[in-house]
Amino acid sequence: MRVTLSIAGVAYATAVLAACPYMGGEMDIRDAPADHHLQARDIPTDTTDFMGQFELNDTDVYLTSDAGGPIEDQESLSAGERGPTLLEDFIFRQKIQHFDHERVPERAVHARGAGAHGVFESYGDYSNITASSFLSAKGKKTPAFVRFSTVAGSRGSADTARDVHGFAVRLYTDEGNFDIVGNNIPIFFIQDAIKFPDLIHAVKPEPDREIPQAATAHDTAWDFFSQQPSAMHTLFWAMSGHGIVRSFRHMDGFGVHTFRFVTDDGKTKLVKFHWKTLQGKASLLWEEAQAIAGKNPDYHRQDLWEAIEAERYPEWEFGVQIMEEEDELRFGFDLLDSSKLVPEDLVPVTPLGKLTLNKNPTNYFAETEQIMFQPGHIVRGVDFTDDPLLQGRIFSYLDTQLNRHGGPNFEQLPINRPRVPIHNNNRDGQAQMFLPLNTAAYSPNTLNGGSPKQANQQQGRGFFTAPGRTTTGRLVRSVSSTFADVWSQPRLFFNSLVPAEQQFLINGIRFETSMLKSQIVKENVLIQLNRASHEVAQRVAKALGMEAPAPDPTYYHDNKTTDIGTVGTPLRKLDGLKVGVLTSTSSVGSDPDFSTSFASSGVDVVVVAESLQAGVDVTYSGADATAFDGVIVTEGAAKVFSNSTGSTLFPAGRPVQIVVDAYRYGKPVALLGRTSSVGKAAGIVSGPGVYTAAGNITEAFKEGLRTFKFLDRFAIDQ
Ligand code: HDD
Repeated sequence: MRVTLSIAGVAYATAVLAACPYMGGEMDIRDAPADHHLQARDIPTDTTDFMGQFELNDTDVYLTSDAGGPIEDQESLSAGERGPTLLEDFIFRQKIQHFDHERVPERAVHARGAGAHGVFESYGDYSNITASSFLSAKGKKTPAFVRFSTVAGSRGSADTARDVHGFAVRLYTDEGNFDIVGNNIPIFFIQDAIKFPDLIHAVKPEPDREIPQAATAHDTAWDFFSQQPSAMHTLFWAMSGHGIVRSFRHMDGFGVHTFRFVTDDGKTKLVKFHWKTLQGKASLLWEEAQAIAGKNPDYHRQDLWEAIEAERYPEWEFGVQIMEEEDELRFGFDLLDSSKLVPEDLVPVTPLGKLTLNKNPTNYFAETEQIMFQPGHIVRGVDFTDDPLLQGRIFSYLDTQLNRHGGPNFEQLPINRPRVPIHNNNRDGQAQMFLPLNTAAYSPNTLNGGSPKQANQQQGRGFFTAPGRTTTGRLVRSVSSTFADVWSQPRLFFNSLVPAEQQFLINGIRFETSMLKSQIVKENVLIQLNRASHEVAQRVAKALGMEAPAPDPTYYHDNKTTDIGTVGTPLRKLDGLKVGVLTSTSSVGSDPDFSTSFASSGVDVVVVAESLQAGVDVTYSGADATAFDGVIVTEGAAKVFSNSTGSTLFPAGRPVQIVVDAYRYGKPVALLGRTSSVGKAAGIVSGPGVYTAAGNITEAFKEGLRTFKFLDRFAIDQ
């Protein structure tokens, strides 16, 4: 059988796999079309079209060795029933050897993550600002894969560790892969990539005892932060709700650096990339995040998986802040400095398209673990800037992929493979998948008709560096004086938060610094905090039993900016939020049908009772306030609550504890019928987000879920 596929890259891969009878078919890579631009517009937007061809179907087949012969592998071959295993046992050796080599090095940072496939759709033709083909027409679709992550923890760490979150997007454009390897925080700790190993060595577990895992609450981290004050700004964001998000779906993404958009005729604009969540931003409380880390370390990964399985596809709007080349120093800071954001009230975000995640990976390792992003993956119409953090990243990611994969052919793995054919003179290397036909693997050549031909700005829609870019300068090893003010923006961030989130931020710093053993580090931290804000320094110092230094007002100001916090703005969608309905096994059938009334808003109802039976989703022994975004106590639950300490079916006091915690975590709580005594026992004070009305509370409760956190429940320093 001969298979002709429309995309040469696909054809190459299939040629290799077609050798396996279970994949079906044979093919010749000469089926690949000669000119990939003929194919470029036919790129599949349904990611399953592409990845599906690599799926291995094991249904109703015999087990084989890796070499293809049918085998049995339950017992090893031995000399006599009780005798030694034979060296000859190739089945044993292959099975064990493959297992021994199953792991690849985990990512040096961002090791813990979850990903999904999706599609990007352009809102229009933006050829007036970029020559990028994925933004060249209204409705144009481009397949995507996104991997979210935490930074410091290892692969098995908990999702809700306080951290910056990775937000890495790959667009499989019809002119090659474009990766925006960003975070959920628009700025970064350091300004020059050469300091990255220092930053990471400081935040990773301390090297003698390998403690603590996935946490910056230790001496080396804060020693570095206080010696490298460019870290203050990112640190402030991480100590607020941005460090402990409700889910990956509820956070924004940022490209962080200033990039360039370049048009076909070489005109450039400076741009910052944004992914704005269309679910709305939401964060956890630190106590909640800590509890979840123990109860459900897969909290974020599970949320993303379940939302996509339930077809509640998460969406982000892609937009850019657009600035002129001459604006580099216009805003009082340097656009090449990645520790600075461009306030959105100065330069609003122009929306350009929408990203929707609509398919879970088929295999975590093959897709989420093996995807290898690179800031160096840029496409025609985009260009770098001289941001020294970006410049260093362009090297580091390529290098780390070589280490993780063991050779240069990692781009040929299905998840990394561009969805357009590749044609170049790169050859050989470990795990080469292609059978190149061109024997003149050099340029220029005549023997292959000069092909592959050079593509550039004028021909072949090639990548080109912005023609107007120039550089001159003395060779120096120093930080630019335009990067010097690292305190004004952390202050801007603090000023812009609502008082409750300011308090959460202070609480975060208090928690982390209270873990420090070194008095000198604590003093240095207060000195840096005090440069940004005397108030913050004082409030932190109070918890440390120390004195803040005298005000250091050089960078003090009262400016604020917009859309910067994670609380105080209602959610845009309730998709995938969970409401716990507390009841008892004897009254499950007579409770109101909340599932139906919440379903229209995409909210899942989880019915909790003493034991599992029809209509019960989880037992009190398995339930916890952290699993729910709101809690409803039904009338039928009254008997469970009154018997709270008397049952052996759940830990003593658990039902009340669920209500107590839901309330103190700021969630909506409803007490129906005669359950006011439950409220009393739980210390609930009637007020916003507490629903006791006799009638149907569903609509009001949905509003409560939209509010997400009722901030009046949290005490603020006086
Ligand atoms: Fe990085 C991974 C984001 C600075 C070196 N980084 C990595 C990932 C994200 C970021 C999201 C995970 C990608 C994935 O899911 O596979 N990194 C950032 C951002 C930065 C940043 C937003 C600042 C703006 N990174 C940065 C610097 C360096 C690195 C300055 C080195 C000089 N980052 C790496 C790395 C990683 C990585 C070691 C580990 C695994 C990988 O690349 O693929 O090369």
